[in-house]
Amino acid sequence: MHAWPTPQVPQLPGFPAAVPVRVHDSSTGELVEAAPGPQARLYACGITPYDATHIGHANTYVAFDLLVRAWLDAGKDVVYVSNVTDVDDPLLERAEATGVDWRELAASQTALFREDMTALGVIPPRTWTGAVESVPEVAQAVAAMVESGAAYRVPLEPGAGGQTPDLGDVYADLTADPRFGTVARLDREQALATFAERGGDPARPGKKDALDPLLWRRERPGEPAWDGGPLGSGRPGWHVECAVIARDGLGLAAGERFDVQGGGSDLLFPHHEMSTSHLRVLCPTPAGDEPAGARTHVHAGLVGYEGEKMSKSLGNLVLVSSLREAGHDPMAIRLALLAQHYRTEWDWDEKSLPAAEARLARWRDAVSGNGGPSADVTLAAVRAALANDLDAPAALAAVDAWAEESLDPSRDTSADEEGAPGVLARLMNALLGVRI
Ligand code: 5CA
Ligand code: ZN
Repeated sequence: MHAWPTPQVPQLPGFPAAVPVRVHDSSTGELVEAAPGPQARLYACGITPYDATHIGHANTYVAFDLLVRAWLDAGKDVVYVSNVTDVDDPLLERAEATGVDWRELAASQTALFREDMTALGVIPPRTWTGAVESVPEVAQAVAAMVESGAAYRVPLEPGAGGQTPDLGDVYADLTADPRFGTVARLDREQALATFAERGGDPARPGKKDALDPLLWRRERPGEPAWDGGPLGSGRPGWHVECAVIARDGLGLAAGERFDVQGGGSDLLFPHHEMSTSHLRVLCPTPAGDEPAGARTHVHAGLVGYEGEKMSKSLGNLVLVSSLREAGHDPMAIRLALLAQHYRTEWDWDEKSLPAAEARLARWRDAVSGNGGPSADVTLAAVRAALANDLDAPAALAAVDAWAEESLDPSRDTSADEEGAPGVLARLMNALLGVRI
C-alpha cells in the first residue's frame, strides 16, 4: 500500500546523539536499549480500518513515532514496517451491519488514517502492507507449517469450504514452539481468559489445544476468500498475517531477530505472543542461538474516554478527523498526546486540547523572537528524556522551561544566542514531531 508522505526531519546540533535510546520491555519489565546496532528495525501493528483514527490509535502511533525520531537523531538506519488488517472478522461484521462493501469500508478508513497520520506529522513506515496484499505469502507460510507438522486442520461445519469442504481450517500447533508464552508470560488461566476476550476461539471443537490460534480460515458463505493452493480457498488468520508481513517487510532471514515489535497494550496477548511464536516457527534458528522475533516488545497504554477504553465496539470514540474538522490544530492534538507518558493509561477529556493549544501558542511565541537563552541544555534534556523510555512529558517540561525563560521580560538577555529559537523550533519538529 502507499503510505503517506514523509515529513521533513531537520538535523540537530550534535547529530548523531550519543545517548542510547532505552525502552520498557513488556516481557521482562526492564529498560533495555531499543536498537543496539546501526540499523533499527521496528514492526508496529497497523489499524483494522473500520473506525479510524481515534485518539487511542493516534496515541499509539505517535508513541512509536517518538521512537523512530529518537533513532533517527541517533543516526540509525530506521526500517519501520507496518500493516493494515484490511480483511478480518470485525471489519466484515461492521461492513455487514452498515450495508457497506467491506472493501469500500477498508479503503475509506485507510484513506482517512493516512490523512490523520500526515496531519499529526507521523513518519510513515517504509513498508506498509495490507492483509489482502499479503494473502499469497501467508498461504505459502501456512502451507509450510502444515507440511512441517507445526499446523493442523480442523474439520468444517456443513456448508463451509466452498468446492473443497474436506480441507479444514488450519490452526497452529503450539507444541511445535517450546518458547510459546515467553512474550506475555501469562499463566494458563490468564492466557485462556485473555484469548477468549480478544478474538480467540478456545472452545472450537477439534483443536488440539484450546489456545492454538487460527492460521487459515476456510471459505464461508458470504465471506471473501482467496485461493490458498493446498490449503483450499480462505483467508489469513490475524496473527500469522503480522508474522509474515513483519518477516517480509523487515527482510528477516532464517533465525534473524529484529529490534522492536509494538502496539497498544491490548496486543501483548494473544497477538504478539502468537505472531512471535509463528515467526520462530517460520524463521527457525540454529540450535543454541537466540530465537527469531523481536528482541523487545513495547506497548502503549490504552486511552479511554468517559471512564472506558476508547474502542470501536463501545462506540466512545474521539476521532482525530472530527477534531481536525472542528478546526483544532493537529499539532495541538499531538501535544495533547505527548503530555502523557506513552505507557500511561489515561482518559481523554475536554481539558486535554485547550491545555495543549495554550502550550503550542506559548512555544510558537517563544521561538518567534530573534535570539534567546542557549538551546544546549534544553536539547540535551529533551534527548535524555526521550532516551529514557520515551518520556515525552519530561521532554515537554524541558521545552516549557526554555519557553518560559525566553518569554520572561525581566530576564538578563546579555547571554542570548541568536540561533537559539531556530534550534528550539527544529528540536520541536525533529524530536517531538511538533511543527511550529
Ligand atoms: N490491526 C490490528 C493490529 S495488527 C489492530 O489492533 N488494529 S486496531 O485498529 O484495533 O488498533 C490499531 C493500534 O491502536 C493497535 O496498536 C492497538 O493496540 C492500538 N489501540 C487501539 N485502541 C487503543 C486505545 N484505546 N488506546 C491506545 N491504543 C489503542
Ligand atoms: Zn498486528
